[in-house]
Amino acid sequence: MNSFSRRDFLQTVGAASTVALGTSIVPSSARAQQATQFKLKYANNLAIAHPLNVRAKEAADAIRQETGGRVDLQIFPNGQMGTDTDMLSQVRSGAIDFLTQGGVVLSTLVPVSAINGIGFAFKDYDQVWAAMDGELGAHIRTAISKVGLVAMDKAWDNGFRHVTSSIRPVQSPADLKGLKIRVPVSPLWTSMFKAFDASPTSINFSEAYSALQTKVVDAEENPLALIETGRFYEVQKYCSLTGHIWDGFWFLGNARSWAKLPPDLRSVVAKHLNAAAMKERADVAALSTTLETQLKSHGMAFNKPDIQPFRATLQKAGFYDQWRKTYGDEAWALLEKYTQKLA
Ligand code: X2X
Repeated sequence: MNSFSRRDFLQTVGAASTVALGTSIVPSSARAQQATQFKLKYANNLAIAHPLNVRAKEAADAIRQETGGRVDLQIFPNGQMGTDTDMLSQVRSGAIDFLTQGGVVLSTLVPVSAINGIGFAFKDYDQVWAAMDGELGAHIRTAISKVGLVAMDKAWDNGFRHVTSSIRPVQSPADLKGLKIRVPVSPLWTSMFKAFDASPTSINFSEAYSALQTKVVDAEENPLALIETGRFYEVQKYCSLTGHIWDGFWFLGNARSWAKLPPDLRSVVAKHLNAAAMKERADVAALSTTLETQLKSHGMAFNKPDIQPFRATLQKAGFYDQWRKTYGDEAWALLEKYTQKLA
């Protein structure tokens, strides 16, 4: 919060309480305040309309109700608390108690957390959730627990990522050559687009829209739900259904804040957050089939490339071999347990 002005702070608090409160099951604010014992600040980088925020708000309401107002999970959506990189520092220091973040940016701190983002690894959601709810996810959560964070058991969905561009559709690997593309701050993402001879630039999500608008970059890549709720269709013409990476969001807690909660409250919080994650997964999966029509009505042009040549290009560039060495054989074997053989 240090870099925030007082005005920003008041706006943040005001906006957050709109999200956190305001439904019929919330007790009167005076009563809620009296009863609240644990105010937990939860931040994320997504628009209020994204299913993650919709379901997180439901979870906050359910938690408040089941704990008789003792636990108040306050939501700070839309990057109000700062960039992805800032929020990651805040959840480690305890300035915020919870953060949802993908393996993508989290990997700057916990390298193996990006392993699910290996290009063209997962074929479909069945493979994704088998891995993330299975041994691969458990391996990643153990690594997360070593840096002062706790990850809830159920990862939330971000989605399969697709390339959008203002200058040309991506139909074959050659179309990525020289493409100025925004990627999240993550060594794995940068390395993959470099293997395609693209020109990737790491930009935090909160700055991605303006980077596209001002043509600092011509392309970006995100799941359809983000292309819609982030209004990227206003500054991007083409959407190529590459599905090149799957990434989700870990619901991360500061380990000290988590330990301060009595065990009975901890289990209520975890129960509702994990249940909300399951609903959010279904929302995002449904959106990934309906949003194409909606984005077309905003003027986007879609194409669906054959992904085999993309995978072959990465193989030839040594991309899979390089990352297998980086992650190590144990983690790599856990990934390949759920996908086809990659390297
Ligand atoms: O930054 C992105 O592109 C986003 C919103 O998808 C992530 O959080 C990785």
